[in-house]
Amino acid sequence: MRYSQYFIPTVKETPADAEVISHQLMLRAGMIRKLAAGIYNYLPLGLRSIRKVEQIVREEMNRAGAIELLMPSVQPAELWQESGRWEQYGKELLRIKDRKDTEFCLGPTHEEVITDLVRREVKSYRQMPLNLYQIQSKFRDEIRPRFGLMRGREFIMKDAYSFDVDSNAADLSYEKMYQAYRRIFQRCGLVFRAVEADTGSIGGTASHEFMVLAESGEDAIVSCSACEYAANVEKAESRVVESAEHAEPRPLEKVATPGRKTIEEVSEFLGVPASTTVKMLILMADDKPVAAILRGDHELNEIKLKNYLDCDTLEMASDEIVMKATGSPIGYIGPVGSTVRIVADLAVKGLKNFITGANEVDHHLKNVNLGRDCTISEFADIRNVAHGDPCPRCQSGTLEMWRGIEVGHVFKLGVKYSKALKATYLDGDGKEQIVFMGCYGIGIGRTVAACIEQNHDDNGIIFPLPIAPFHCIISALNIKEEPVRAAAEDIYADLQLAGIDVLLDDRDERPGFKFKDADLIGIPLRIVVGSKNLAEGKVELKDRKTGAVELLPVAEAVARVQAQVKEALNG
Ligand code: 9G3
Repeated sequence: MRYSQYFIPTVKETPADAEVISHQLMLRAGMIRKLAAGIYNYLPLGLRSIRKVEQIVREEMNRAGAIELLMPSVQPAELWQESGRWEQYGKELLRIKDRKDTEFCLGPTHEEVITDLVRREVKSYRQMPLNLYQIQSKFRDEIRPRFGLMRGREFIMKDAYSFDVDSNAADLSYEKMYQAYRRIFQRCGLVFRAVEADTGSIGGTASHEFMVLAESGEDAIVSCSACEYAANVEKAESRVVESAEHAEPRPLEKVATPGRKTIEEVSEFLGVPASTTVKMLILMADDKPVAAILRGDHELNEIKLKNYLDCDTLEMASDEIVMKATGSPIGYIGPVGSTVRIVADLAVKGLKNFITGANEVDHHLKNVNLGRDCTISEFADIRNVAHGDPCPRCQSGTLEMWRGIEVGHVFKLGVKYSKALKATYLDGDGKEQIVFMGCYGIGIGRTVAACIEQNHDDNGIIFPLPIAPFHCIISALNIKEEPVRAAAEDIYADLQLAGIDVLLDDRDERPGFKFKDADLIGIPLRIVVGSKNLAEGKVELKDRKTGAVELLPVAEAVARVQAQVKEALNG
């Protein structure tokens, strides 16, 4: 491709509304342009990267035995009514009507559509295992789309769906996808972790998220320093260490703590560590008050509590409800004498002589002991793990906290959709059975953005070669000089013949201008054709990642680039 005839509208200044580096650089490098909130044009350079990720995904999905198809973006409401999800989702589901006023939605995902297809076409156990996938635009009307392609409203997803005769077979399909995902993200040059994850609104029995480690990641994950355990903090556990303290229970004591509401204020006022205090939070679970009590230095994990309570809605109670439920304002509430249902975190179980609210304004209780001062009948893991907590799986490791960008998510769906839509098959005995499903997503645009989050410097993007828009850029300096033009054109032609994705920067611009663009758009290999080196029969080869510069005889340049591309693609 010739730069002068291509379309790469790079910009020098950093766009004001771009908060993360990948969004800034994708705009500046002329890879994307916003059409509306969360809706983007993929410009030629951005599209080339998107297509490279798609191709890697396609190759690994096909290698895993999955079969590509393409479903419509527009989906009939009746399928979502049959699955019960038409009512379950709110404004995030973009609903539309056709000319006959029939209701449709723009597909945010395709469980209903694929299950409808399979329930019509798969009737025998002989037709499974079956894994069907597509690469296609989704629409989710996010309240706050931001960070460019990282959280768009319309985005390209590879979504796959597996169909099996039973749970064991479904586990095999899941494992195949899990391994395919590892290969995909390795080939994309990403540093990632597969982490145990909550199944969330989709339901199902288990799931893993593939997280690209980056400080700008919206998700918090933990991984063990010693074993393979890794989980999204939404789901992560830690080994509960019973407090070693075998102190004798001391007499209960009410103390004045005027105006001290938060754990920090109370523990500072009473001169005790937060770990010897117990906080109580009141939440509304399906509009019924529930109290959660945790050690003062721990944080409530609402997803774990919601899963434990198995409720549809869970939110913090208002001040009035707290007052009504406990007779005390927030900041002074506690389990002693409380009539609200209490769920206690496991770490509270072993506490002795702890401090907690007295359910009386400006007062707390000291030396509270479970059993004597209050009875707790429900204990559950309802807290967020913290950096340094002991690993729940091995005896030696501790949990390290990272920020991550979710680029993939695999789910064991079980029979949630096949039951709702009656997708059944006849087994070997002619008996009707329910199909077992799995679903597997990859955010294509988000993968490109995450890759940039992990691979950039002050000069711009540093693309890993497998998903770079081009493998090599030829920066021809003073291209008006015939020897430079001729040499650049020859190398350009030879690289193309060698199957290299090459961009010839043939613009009549100053060298510095060209180098800035080449660094900004992040092409991994750069050949500089300049009259000085050319006079000695040489060109310069620069590696965008390492900065290494080699002076090469012109005749060796193509072979050198070819060798480096081959090495980078074959890992
Ligand atoms: C919706 C809306 C948003 C959604 C969903 C449904 C997320 C929804 C979960 C999934 C699960 C998997 C197949 C590919 C991999 C992910 N956001 N999810 O179901 F109506 Cl508005 O999409 N689907």
